[in-house]
Amino acid sequence: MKKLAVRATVTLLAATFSMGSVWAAETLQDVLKRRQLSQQDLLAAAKTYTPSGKRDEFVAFSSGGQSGQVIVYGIPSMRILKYLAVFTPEPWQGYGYDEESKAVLKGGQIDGKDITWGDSHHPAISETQGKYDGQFLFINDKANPRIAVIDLRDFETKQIVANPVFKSEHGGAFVTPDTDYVFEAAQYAAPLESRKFYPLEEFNEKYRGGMTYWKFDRKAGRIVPEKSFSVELPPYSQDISDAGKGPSDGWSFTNSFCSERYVGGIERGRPPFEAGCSAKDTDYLHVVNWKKAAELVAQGKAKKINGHDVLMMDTAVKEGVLFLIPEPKSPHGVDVTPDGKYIIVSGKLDTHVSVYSFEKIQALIKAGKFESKDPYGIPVIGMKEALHTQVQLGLGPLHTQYDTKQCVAYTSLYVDSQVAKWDYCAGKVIDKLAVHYNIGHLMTMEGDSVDPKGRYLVALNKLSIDRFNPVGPLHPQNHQLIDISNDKMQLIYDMPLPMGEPHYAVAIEAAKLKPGVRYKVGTNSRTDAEHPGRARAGEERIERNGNKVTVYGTLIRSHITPEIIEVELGDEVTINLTNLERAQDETHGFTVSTYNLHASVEPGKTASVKFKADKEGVYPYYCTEFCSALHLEMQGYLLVKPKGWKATKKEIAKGSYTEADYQATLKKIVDTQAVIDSVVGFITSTNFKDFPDVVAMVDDATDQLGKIPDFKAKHEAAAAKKDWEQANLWAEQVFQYQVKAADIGLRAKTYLEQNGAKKVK
Ligand code: CUK
Ligand code: CUA
Repeated sequence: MKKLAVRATVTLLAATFSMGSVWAAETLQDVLKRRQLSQQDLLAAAKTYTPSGKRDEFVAFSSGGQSGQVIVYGIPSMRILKYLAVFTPEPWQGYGYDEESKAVLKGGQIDGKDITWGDSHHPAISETQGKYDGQFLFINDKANPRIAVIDLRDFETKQIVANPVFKSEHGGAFVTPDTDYVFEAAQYAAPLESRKFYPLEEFNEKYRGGMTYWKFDRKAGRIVPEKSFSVELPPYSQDISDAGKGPSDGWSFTNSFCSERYVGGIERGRPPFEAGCSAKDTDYLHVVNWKKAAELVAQGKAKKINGHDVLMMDTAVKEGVLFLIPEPKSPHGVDVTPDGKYIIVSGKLDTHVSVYSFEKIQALIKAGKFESKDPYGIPVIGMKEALHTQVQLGLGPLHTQYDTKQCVAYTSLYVDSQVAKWDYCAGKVIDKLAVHYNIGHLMTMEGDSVDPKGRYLVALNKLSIDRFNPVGPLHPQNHQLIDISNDKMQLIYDMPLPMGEPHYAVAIEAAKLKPGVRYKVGTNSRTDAEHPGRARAGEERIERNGNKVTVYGTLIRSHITPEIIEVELGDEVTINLTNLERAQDETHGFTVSTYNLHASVEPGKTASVKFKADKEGVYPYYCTEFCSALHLEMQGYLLVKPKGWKATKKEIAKGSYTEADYQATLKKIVDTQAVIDSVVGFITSTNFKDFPDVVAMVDDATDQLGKIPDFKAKHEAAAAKKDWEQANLWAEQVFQYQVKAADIGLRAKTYLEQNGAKKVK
């Protein structure tokens, strides 16, 4: 028997040894062979691979397209970090399921109706003197003309504003160099008055496009609708826009397509939109002096439409703030160069990019040299006179981004599925790279600011076709990472983007982002104000006022206060919950079964859910984040009693506890205390005070331990009365506080060990 066992052990050891040697023997060369990787692949991997625990150099904010959200990912690893809930309810963040975020979504109502999705296209990071400052992010909704404001201190959507005069919108969101204004251009022309019908036969007279300049109050972190205005424009299908910078600061530039003002209607026997909208050889670049327009509006020269200031075209023309320049055929992207001297326009149906000179444009305006007027009396500047150069790049140029290197630009070629690298000063092509497949926008690091960072380019490709494992007819989009730090562009990574069609993305140096990890206790994160429903430890209560029941509750590992909420059928219930934790990442979630509610309550936040208790019954509520070892026990009951219900049974069933149980629990408490003492000993022997995260954890642990004396008194009192159930359970609660304190303490200890804390005694 013994021999057998020994032999078995030896065999096992031998097997382990030989298996170990097989693994150890797989060298880099073996892996390259097994996975059929080339040296080129290896190089690409080395450029993108981000070792475990290491972070990215840049953070990208990608439009989430039809998902109405924003996707945040790191560059060069291309790891997705977060989805930001913006226009669409998103349960994880409680967005659209708690009262605070519902208020944000309500700001995006149009004509009094909820809109629960968005077609988001263009994110924009706030700028200071034309440089990304990492404070705010803006994004538009094309389908339902709206702009959202996201605060990058907590990556939460704070505000959605609906455009008061447009029915659709595409050329947004773009910011002016100091983020005084966030602007958007209409897309499909429609009457500006809301809910007003005019037949298509009156298209030229009654349908309009426009530009809206939303005033941004940086201190408040909000758009101020009352101080915002629009400029009325012809029904030319305004498209992408950009703000001037440097010498062109104060001006904005907006493309258009279908300046033919063509109205289709194939069912009426008319050739379709696409034919009539691309018939002419040129469309119009709109050039607007927005600074002067703002002054005119301040002088009362605007007209109120739907309660909103609109600078009408005739005023804009008379005052010299609006000009047009012909641009080649159905253009799409317009991108001002980092130095603000040139405006680069790409025509979808033209193989050239056109480089306009701001200096020339200004000289022509000053000299009053216009080649004609459009049907609305807007002066038209001659295209030839305004151009610096035109460069033939290839088929379907769309969007342009810039490099750190002077005069270097990258333009996407949709039809050719290529990125063209070219020189806009000298007007020549430098390099081309095939991408997979049809590329829309592209993005270089901080590539639309005055200070592009170069390094990487992301191609936002629309048809991924065969690049990834098949997942049904609806394919992900393909974001391809390209190394642009050398003369030749090198494709280094494919990332499937599995949510909506991301039209545009922006990327910022990671070091510029400094988001917080907790709120001041009792904060409504959506307004940044103190939440009226906040409660600190010991202030928890349930208040009733007629049929309105308001709960002021708290959350802390692993306990929801209160644990029982009793209401009557038909009551209107508001549950406010404050997360009392200070430790980083100690989020608690909250839901009540079958009432379609959810809140994500990060440390310090107060969130609330509101509902009518319109179903009699018993509804468990619980914490939805695995927040501690006793997370599952973080629970409670909502009791919805029929009206006039009377209790017959007076007590909850007792367990059978003995004195021995109580003694065993006391022993457990003594043992746990020894663990806590050793952890405390370790922490206090280091320079832990230099680590704010650890200080927060120590505060939390101290809170938990601070509760013990009260409960100790309770179990001792019950033991004196030989009530062993009460004695045992109050002692268990003491143990629970110890466990949580120990849990936090151990996490703090690990943190200190991993972050190079020093021994101080
Ligand atoms: S758009 Cu989609 S590829 Cu909305 Cu900027 Cu050009
Ligand atoms: Cu709190 Cu789970």
